[in-house]
Amino acid sequence: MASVCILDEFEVHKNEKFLRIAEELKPELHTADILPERIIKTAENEKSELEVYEEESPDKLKEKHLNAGESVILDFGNHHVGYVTLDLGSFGSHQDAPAYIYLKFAERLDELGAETDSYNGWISKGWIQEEYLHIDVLPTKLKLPRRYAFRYLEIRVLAVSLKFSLVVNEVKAESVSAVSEKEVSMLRTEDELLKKIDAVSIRTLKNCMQLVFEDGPKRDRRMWLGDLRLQARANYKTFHNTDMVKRCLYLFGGLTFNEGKLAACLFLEPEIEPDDTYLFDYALLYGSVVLDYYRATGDKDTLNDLYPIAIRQIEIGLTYLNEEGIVPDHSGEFWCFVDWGEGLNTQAASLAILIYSMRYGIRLAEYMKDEKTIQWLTEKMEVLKQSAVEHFWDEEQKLFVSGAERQVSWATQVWMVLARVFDKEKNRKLILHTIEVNPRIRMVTPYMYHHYIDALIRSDEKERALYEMRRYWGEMIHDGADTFWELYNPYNKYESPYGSVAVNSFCHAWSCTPTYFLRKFYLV
Ligand code: RAM
Repeated sequence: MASVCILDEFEVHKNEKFLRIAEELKPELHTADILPERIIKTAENEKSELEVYEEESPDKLKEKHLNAGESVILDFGNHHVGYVTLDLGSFGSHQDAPAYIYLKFAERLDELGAETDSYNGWISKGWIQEEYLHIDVLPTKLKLPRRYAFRYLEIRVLAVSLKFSLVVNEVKAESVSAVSEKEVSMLRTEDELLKKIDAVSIRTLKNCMQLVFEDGPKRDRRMWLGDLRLQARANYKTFHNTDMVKRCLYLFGGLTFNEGKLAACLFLEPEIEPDDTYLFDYALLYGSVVLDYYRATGDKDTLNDLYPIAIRQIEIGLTYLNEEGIVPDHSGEFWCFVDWGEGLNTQAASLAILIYSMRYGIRLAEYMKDEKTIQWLTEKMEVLKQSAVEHFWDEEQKLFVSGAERQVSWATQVWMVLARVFDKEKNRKLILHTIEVNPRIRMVTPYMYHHYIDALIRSDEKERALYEMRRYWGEMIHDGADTFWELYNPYNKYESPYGSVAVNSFCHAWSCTPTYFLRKFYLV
């Protein structure tokens, strides 16, 4: 279980001008009517996974008279985000009792079989997309108030009476997104797997692009800074909705707290509000989102507005350094995210991320022609690179270690490569050596895999990067992904940071970046 770090004091500073700019950029959502493509029946296979063993046309739906204990499963053909209306009726004598039904929405097939009653993890059970409803009067058109993220819907009758059965005349969904897939050109390749990986990435991104870049439309349905950074990158190469990135950058910048910190995430409703959670790495990475945005748009006004906030995050980050010039070990807390890997020590990666963000800060300062900042950041960055080597490099193992127990993890090596603590050739050797050693503390999120792929590409290992993308995201497709998942550990497919995969998100923004890599570095 993760320990959640709640700040004792939390004073929000609103920048009304920034919030106004963000409000003016609020998108209109595109909608589309979606109908089920088939009715399915499922059964467990020898690996205890659900499989479709029978299917019928959705036209057969209204012919079914459902009694207590009976159910239908509708397959909408792909992952959607939207609102659902059920057109329900009855068959038999007059409805002499409420119809009591259970609905379960699932992003992927296996979720339909997940045991939800016993879920007792550390994040809310409320995220599980299931409803228990009493329907007093039939026929009725029931528009469900929640927005769902789903491909499958199971409708189960818990109770009717001996005198009537439930009839589901029609189930309709209205999908919503700030963008439409029609806006994106096809990937120029004949390679079927790459085409599929690209399409699934785009679908993932699209379904997370709502009034802001959400992290996941099932959960947490809010905007996390670290997720935003990767979504924005994929978005430049696909939908190119730069207004959405600008809006999100201004929202974060317009809602800082205490000494000018950026929140790790923003809640959107009832009003936009920052979470009282600070993530060291996410706050520092804001500068890279600003730089990417400026490079994609040349929008100098936005750069002028947001530059001070990005630099402020670095200044705050530097206040955490101890007398040895390293970031103290906060690994037991939810303070520097890095990855969800069980037992991961994040101390060395925190320093690497600080160095990485300083390099982005220098690039921003160059665009701003801010000589003073260029100078102090460059000097300080060199000092930190040295302390990274002094404290965390293990010459014998030829790997970086982290924490008092000198843990060797994939994440630490990847972030040290991205921080460019060594020159390119030594970085290349480091990443290849990491692959060879295959440290036991592995990467488990597509977020961390993104950084691994980035590190390979920056080390001139493009072919290896492509191979790894095929292996990781390709394997997820092989395991049935219509949209990419929040967490995927090929070594443990049922891994969850929350206590059960029932609350994992299966359309998660930070996993959408293969389309960015493919379109930026390979098939341009
Ligand atoms: C989870 C969400 C989100 C991520 C944070 C750190 O709660 O999956 O996407 O950014 O963790």
